[in-house]
Amino acid sequence: MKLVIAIVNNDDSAVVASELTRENFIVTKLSTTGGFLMVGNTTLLIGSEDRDVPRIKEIIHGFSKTRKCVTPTDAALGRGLMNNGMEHEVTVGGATVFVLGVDEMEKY
Ligand code: 2BA
Repeated sequence: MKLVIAIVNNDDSAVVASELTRENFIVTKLSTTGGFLMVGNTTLLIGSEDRDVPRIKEIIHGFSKTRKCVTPTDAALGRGLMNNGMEHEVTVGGATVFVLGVDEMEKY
């Protein structure tokens, strides 16, 4: 068994989660924040059989778009971070995916 952890853009998270659910994968959505841009993103947890991981990755890849963001954000500057005029653009996403082995999963 595997645990797929996918960090996706907030704007893509609803469609990614609903496409996964439509194919009967079980998804938990967490509201998270990227440490670099300090803006919200969404982390999806999907527990699955090993054989389903390629399809899960395909769905995540298919519905996650890349975006350009200027860093640091106003939100980060609002927290007192200084960029000394070194503003530059970064490409975010589509998705960052980790696949972990699971020793046990139980439901009570
Ligand atoms: P953030 O940490 O806010 O990063 C947003 C984007 O900023 C990254 O996009 C990358 O293009 C750039 N970036 C991040 N750290 C950087 C650094 N130290 N120097 C220069 N540029 C940097 P993505 O790579 O697509 O990552 C999107 C979000 O996925 C990240 O948001 C973070 O929440 C998560 N993530 C990505 N890689 C991760 C990792 N290895 N471990 C944990 N979370 C990760």
